[in-house]
Order: sequence, then structure tokens, then C-alpha cells
Amino acid sequence: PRLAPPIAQKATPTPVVTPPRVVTPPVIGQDQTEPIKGIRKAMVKTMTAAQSIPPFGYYDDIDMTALVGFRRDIKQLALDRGVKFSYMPVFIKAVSMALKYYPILNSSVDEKCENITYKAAHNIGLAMDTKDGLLVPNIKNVQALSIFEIASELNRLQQLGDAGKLSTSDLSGGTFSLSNIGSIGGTYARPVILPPEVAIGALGRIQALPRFDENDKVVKRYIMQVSWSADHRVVEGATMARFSNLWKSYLENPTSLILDLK
Ligand code: CAO
Repeated sequence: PRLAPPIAQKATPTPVVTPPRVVTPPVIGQDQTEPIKGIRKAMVKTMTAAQSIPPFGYYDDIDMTALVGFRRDIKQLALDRGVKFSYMPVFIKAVSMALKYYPILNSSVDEKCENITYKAAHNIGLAMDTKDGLLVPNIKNVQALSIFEIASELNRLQQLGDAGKLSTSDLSGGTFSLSNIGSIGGTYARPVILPPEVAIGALGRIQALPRFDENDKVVKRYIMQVSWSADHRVVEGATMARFSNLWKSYLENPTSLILDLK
């Protein structure tokens, strides 16, 4: 596929990390025991249940060069309409567009894994790092939303997450999840599937890296790693790989994404 020329942009230098101002607990020199409660208690329950799932891991590099330029233009347009626009709305829409062809990845299984339900709605969950802890609200019916509508909904969920006010409805009914750990840092991750969902993807940080062009010249490209986990009891590795290839193709060629948009 033809890709847009690299964008003239300075590579971000490795940032100097400022340590957090407050470290809690323990008090220096003293052990401290406290009950596990609230959102962390919910995390114990979900993650313990997740341990019964045998995951299949699949990793790939995504050339984001064209999308970096595309998003730079859209970001200002969205801002003019009062909406902050990151890469997530595009990642989420591309997931939904690819799920259409691989519906098993948008399914759920019952506790004993005896029945599988193909979900009609694409309710895409996003791992969110909030002051209360890890929460995974979801954007409902992504298959029927425009990319701008997804961005607005993401803004709403982020504001509620920051305020500790996400509703039960926002937090339930997810059918597939994404975890953008790259907004904090890192490359690869091993995301944990949230039962009863069967797949999740983690996104690394977009980095300026050298790559070869079609004339074997070294060029600067913007690369992001994706790490998928799927429930290997019901999802074949090849299905995950084919889904990832389609998702990757939408991100690497935003024009093809527009072509298939509903
Ligand atoms: N690489 C490079 N830049 C990225 C990026 C990535 N992977 N992801 C986000 N960014 C950029 C955004 O584009 C934005 O840039 P601008 O200021 O230029 O617009 C900036 O980082 C801040 O983005 P954001 O974090 O506010 O928004 P988002 O939509 O990308 O992500 C959310 C939203 C909720 C996913 C994110 O805030 C978050 O909480 N991430 C952590 C998820 C997490 O904890 N996962 C682990 C779960 S398991 O414990």
C-alpha cells in the first residue's frame, strides 16, 4: 500500500520522569496492612476470574505515519467543536469495522465455557487509569457511531472517570476492550481478558523509528506496537492474526478506513 510521506516533526526526546509528589503508604520504616476494598476489590474478583482463561498472545507493529498526519488535522477540527481528539476514537472505530468480519471476537462465553453468544452491539471498553484505580467503561454501539461521536463519548467517559462518577451502565455490557497503556509509556504489554469478553488489545507508545522505504532508504516512521490477548478456548490464533491485519490496514491506510465507514 502507498503511505503518506513521513511528517517533518522532531522526534520527542526521552522525557525525564518526575517522581510523583506523594507516595502512599507505607510510612517510611513501618509495614502497614489495610483491607482491600472498593475498586481494587472489584479488580481482585475480575482478575481472579480472568486467570481461568488460557490466553493467546499476538503482537505486531503498526506504521502510524499516515494516521499521525490525519489525526493532527482532525484534532483541530474537533477542538473547534469543543471535543478533544486523541488517537483512541480511530482505534475504536477501526476495531468495530474489523469485528464485523470476525464476530467471534465480539462474543462472550458463559462461566463453564459451554455456550458462546455473538453480541450484536460493539460495546468497546477502554481501560482507564483513574484516581480511584483501574476502570473499564465502554462506548456503546460503536458500529453505529461516527468517529466524532466516539470522541465525544470518550471525552464524557474521561470526565466522569476523573470525577469518580462513572455509572454502572457505563461500566457494564462491554463486548471487547482496548487498553492504551502507551498514553503513559511502554511498547508491549500482556493485557488480561475481561470475562465474559474473549479478546483485548493493548497499545504501546507511538515512537519515531527508522524503517526502510520501497527504495531501501532509511526513513523516519511513526510506529506503535499492539499486543492482543484472546481466549484460546474459543478463538483460533489465525483468527486473531487476520483481525489484527485488517485493523492494522485501516490504521496504516486511513483512506481505506474512510472507504469502509458506514
Ligand atoms: N502514543 C503516543 N501518544 C499518545 C498515545 C500513544 N499510544 N496515546 C495517547 N497519546 C497522546 C494523545 O494523543 C494526547 O495527545 P495530545 O495532547 O497531543 O492530544 C495525549 O497523549 C493524552 O491522551 P489521553 O490519555 O488524554 O487520551 P487517550 O484517548 O489517548 O486515552 C485513556 C484515554 C482513558 C485510555 C487514557 O487516558 C488512559 O487512562 N490510559 C491508561 C490505560 C491503562 O491504565 N491501561 C492499563 C490497564 S491494566 O492495568
